[in-house]
Amino acid sequence: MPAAAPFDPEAIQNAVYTERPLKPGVTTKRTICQSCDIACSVVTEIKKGRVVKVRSSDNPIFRDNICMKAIIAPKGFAHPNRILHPLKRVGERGSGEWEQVSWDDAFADIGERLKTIIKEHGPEAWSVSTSQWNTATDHGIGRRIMNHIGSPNWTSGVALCAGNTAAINRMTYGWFPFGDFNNTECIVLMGHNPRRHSWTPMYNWIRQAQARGAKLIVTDPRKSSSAERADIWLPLKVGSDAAMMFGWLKVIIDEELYDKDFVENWTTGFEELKSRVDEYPLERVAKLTGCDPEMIAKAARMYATSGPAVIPWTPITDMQRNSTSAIRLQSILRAITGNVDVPGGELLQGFNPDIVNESTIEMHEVLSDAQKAKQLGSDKHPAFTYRAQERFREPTKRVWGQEYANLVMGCYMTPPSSLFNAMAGKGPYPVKAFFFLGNNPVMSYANMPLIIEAMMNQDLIVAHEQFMTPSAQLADYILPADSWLERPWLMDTFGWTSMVRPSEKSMEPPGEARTTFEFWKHLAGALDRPELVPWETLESFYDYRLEPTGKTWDEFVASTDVHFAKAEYRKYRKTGFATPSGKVELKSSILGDLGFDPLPYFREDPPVDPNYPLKLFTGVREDGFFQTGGRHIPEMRKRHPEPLVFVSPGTAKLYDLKEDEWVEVENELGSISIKVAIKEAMPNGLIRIPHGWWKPEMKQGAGHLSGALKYADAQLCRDDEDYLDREQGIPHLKGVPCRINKTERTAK
Ligand SMILES: Nc1nc2c(c(=O)[nH]1)N[C@H]1C(S)=C(S)[C@@H](COP(=O)(O)OP(=O)(O)OC[C@H]3O[C@@H](n4cnc5c(=O)[nH]c(N)nc54)[C@H](O)[C@@H]3O)O[C@H]1N2
Ligand SMILES: Nc1nc2c(c(=O)[nH]1)N[C@H]1C(S)=C(S)[C@@H](COP(=O)(O)OP(=O)(O)OC[C@H]3O[C@@H](n4cnc5c(=O)[nH]c(N)nc54)[C@H](O)[C@@H]3O)O[C@H]1N2
Ligand code: SF4
Ligand SMILES: [Mo]
Repeated sequence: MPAAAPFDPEAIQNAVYTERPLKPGVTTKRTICQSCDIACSVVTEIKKGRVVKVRSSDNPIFRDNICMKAIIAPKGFAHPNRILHPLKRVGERGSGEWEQVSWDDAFADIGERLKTIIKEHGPEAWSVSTSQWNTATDHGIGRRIMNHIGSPNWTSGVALCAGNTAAINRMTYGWFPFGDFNNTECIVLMGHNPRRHSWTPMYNWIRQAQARGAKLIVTDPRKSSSAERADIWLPLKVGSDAAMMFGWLKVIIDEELYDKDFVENWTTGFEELKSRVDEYPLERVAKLTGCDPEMIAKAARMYATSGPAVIPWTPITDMQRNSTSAIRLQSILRAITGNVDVPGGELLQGFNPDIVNESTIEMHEVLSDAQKAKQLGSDKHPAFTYRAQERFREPTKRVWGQEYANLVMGCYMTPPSSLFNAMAGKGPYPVKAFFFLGNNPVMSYANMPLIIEAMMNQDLIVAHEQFMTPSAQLADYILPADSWLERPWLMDTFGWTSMVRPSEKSMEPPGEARTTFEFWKHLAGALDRPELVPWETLESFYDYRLEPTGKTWDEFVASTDVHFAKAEYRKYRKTGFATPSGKVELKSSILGDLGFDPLPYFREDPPVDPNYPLKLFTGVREDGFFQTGGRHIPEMRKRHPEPLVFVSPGTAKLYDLKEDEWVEVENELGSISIKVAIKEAMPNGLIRIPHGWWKPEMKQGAGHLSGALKYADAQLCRDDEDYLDREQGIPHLKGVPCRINKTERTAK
């Protein structure tokens, strides 16, 4: 039996779960790993109340999906660095002086201080930053409280990872599609490089598709492991993905390889698109991307003619100066080749009608138009703010049955840089209270110096964390967070697909660690609004969410590993698409209304500054860590002891760089220390900076931040206008000018 078949709901729902024999004294729970954001179904083995092992699922559908981060999780969460009790800052901000307090005392003070800030500056002076895990585990309750209190200023790591893509995909066909990997004949990875220990299920789906003959096309400046296995690898210039797609469209339109019937009946703006595409003849695209025109044409033909094809979501195009255009071009490619909502293509699934979805819980309808209009960044970069996304209310209701669809929590956000500017006192109005949950904001956005300045300018900072991260070190209060071993979870796939799965609680949380649900319930009480979180426990909240199934949480857990809504293809024939025109908008009416180019375009890099002759990208995820986390786990640190800059042999020669030498990478924003690793797979002139390095063992507090000030990539990630996507305001992390300075320092 193949591993997870994403769109074979019946096979998945009916798969037989057979428990393996257990050692005496060991019990198991069916759990969902949350050590990264792809959520594999796994099994925990429990002895004397503690998880002693995480292993792969006994459900044949999920059996192959597990990686080293899940296996090490019990050890990582049991580490002595774990924060076990609420901490209150007693010295100066960032002084590292804390006192232990109770949850009740912490929230009594937090509530009073937040009320004072709101009274003085308005509710918009309160902002919240979260990320994948928190957004997944708070189930929209945080937004619900913010919407009632009146603050639109919520941001998240999903602003540069999937959430923004979801918001932009809506502009073309009204939902964020997901690939039918089981039936596809061609997969295109634009940079994305899933591996055995990085997004394991995606890796497995791709390998299985290839094993039954599906083609693989990879675009990547570096010869990645996916590129090695590809039928076609296009080694494009960093950040040139949008230009590459123009080349593909040029071939597909000129050679009439598109689905004429679909284009004629179901799209708007094809002629205008065609004129725009004509501005990108292959010779120009070859120049912009650095790729051979024949290979570009070959890849375009392979995509358009292999049979049903998928371009899976890729974070690489989420983080570019041309991100909006790149994401739109992906959507346009899918649409004109007839790959939307067909078997083997990419499906627009809508909400699962059997649960109360998170967009409903969030209650965006109660936030007034006046407060929505205050959302930071919506003047300059509105694409995923209320200002743009409110325009989907009517179409979304028409097609998906409700006005608000916060897909991947990415549709009603404040762009991070706009928020941090306001927090730092740079206008347009004061933001003085900052909460972050399951997020390491100092390091997880661009322009780290600005973020630190912003945090130092706050009257109140509250963190919900498991560890003393660089960000937590700057808080007023740290509330100890539970882990995925220690809580139940109802997983609804971020409202992206209609798959719903339960995860059982395996053990009690240590110390006073608590769920995100309890965090928000405490806050609602402290703000004298307990009615906003009326459920007594997380389980009773899940009972409420599952009411449409007729089952309680316990009954749901007992009955299934996974629950799907019935799959339906070409739903648009009944409802139209959830766009203002009801069609696939090749020319976006919403972007046009907002004053942007309604067609995709390509913005070239600013002129090269000879002081910064190299380009860097941040990325190439490290197997043993998830993002900025995991550096405290000895087994994982042994695998990646230090941050490594990848340079090509040619670049190393040019700058006289030696393997293992410590150097400084510098640009106009800042500099970091890093160790040289010479890699054949890298092209000349491009270097890789790993994301999220700090060392928990190093000195804490302002001025140190446990090594973050020495190593973190966010110090090199610019957010000036040349380095922001226009429509979304997200930073360009794929091709930032820099240089390497030789240094005598042997950084440790
Ligand atoms: N400069 C730069 N910025 C980036 C990126 C980049 O490459 N460079 N990558 C972007 C991408 S792809 C992403 S996905 C985002 C990720 O941004 P973040 O979500 O901020 O990612 P993490 O670094 O994993 O930080 C999550 C924090 O949550 C804590 N945590 C883990 N589990 C739980 C939990 O169950 N409850 C609570 N309360 N806390 C928990 C962890 O200890 C960790 O400190 O960053 C984006 N930002
Ligand atoms: N072990 C582990 N797994 C993870 C994570 C982790 O931290 N650790 N993080 C998870 C998260 S949140 C995410 S978002 C994903 C990210 O995972 P991926 O999407 O695989 O991203 P990266 O590994 O950063 O980079 C993938 C490739 O992009 C190439 N690349 C760089 N710049 C460009 C460009 O401009 N264009 C193109 N086409 N390619 C480019 C790089 O050479 C690299 O080979 O991984 C997830 N999986
Ligand atoms: S890929 Fe690994 S860390 Fe991510 S959910 Fe699956 S098992 Fe957990
Ligand atoms: Mo991500």
